[in-house]
Amino acid sequence: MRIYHSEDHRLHFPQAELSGGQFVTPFERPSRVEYVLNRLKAQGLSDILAPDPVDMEPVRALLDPGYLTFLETAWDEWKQAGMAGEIIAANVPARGMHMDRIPTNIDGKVGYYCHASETAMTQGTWQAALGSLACAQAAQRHVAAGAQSAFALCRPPGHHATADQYGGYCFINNAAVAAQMFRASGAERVAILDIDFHHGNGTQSLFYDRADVMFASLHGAPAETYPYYLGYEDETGRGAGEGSNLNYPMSEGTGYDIWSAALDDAIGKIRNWGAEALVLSLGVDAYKEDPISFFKLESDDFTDAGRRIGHMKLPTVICMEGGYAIEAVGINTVNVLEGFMGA
Ligand code: SP5
Ligand code: ZN
Repeated sequence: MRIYHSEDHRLHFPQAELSGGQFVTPFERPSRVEYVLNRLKAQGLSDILAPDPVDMEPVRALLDPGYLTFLETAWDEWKQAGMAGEIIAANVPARGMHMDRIPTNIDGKVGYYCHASETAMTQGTWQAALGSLACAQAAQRHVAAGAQSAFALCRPPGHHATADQYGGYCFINNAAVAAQMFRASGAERVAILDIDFHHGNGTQSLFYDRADVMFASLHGAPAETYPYYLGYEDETGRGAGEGSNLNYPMSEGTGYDIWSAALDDAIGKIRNWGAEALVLSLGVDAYKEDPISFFKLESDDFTDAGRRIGHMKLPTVICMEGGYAIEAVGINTVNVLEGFMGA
């Protein structure tokens, strides 16, 4: 399996994550990528390439242009305003306030374009997000050109990012852009399967009204965990998109028996729907030792999950999302890839 990796991810390394009322070293840190790379090489997966530069055309088609400009310029505006630290949202347009008037003040703009203040931005965040996106795009082009699959070692991750908001460690929705590119390269129906522990609220919101992209997500129940305000089972899509959004929220303590039954159900529905291409949002934070999650998957379960997904035999782009038990992130991620390839 071809793997795409950009060194630019290192340019995004905030010092601070707001967690439990304290600033801690972010769980989403550069060393996660090193653990994955080391494991890939140890297992003989050495077809690792740097991606071509990003193609902004499909990105502009999917995301809000004002948001993209914000991401590109936020750091300079923040510094020009005399802010001493990293960019952290302190205000959001909450119930009863204007949702559609964008402040000119950078502090106000940050809150407008952010949905979770745990996520800080720094000087290199935009460039790192572009490098991450470039990996997803290169992987999609490789698969569209005839490869069975490719792995985009995306960092920062993407599935929480919407058309116009960052948060949950995500800035640009890599998997969504890859799905959009599959549509442009000829697939009539594209499925996105999201097995990250957290609900892929950004991906869901981008395709909620659309009949041509199905979204299926296995995740911690929103009443119990981040992103809290989306990801319920009764969110099934809207208008033309009705029936093409599938959520499998599961409670604290969920193990592989229940989780894999949900996976099989999602796989069956993606098959019956007639997907011609698949994007896998691959987070490995469903692992039992993950520091911010509450499922109980073992490392071997990831191999089995990869095998089940591989049996779909669809052209597949795999995008890295979360996973924070850093020493196991490499093993669990590569286990999915090996299971997939062995199917
Ligand atoms: C891509 C992805 O997996 N994003 C996850 C974002 C999670 N944001 C909320 C993190 C809450 C961390 N609180 C930790 C408490 C540890 N006891
Ligand atoms: Zn996650």
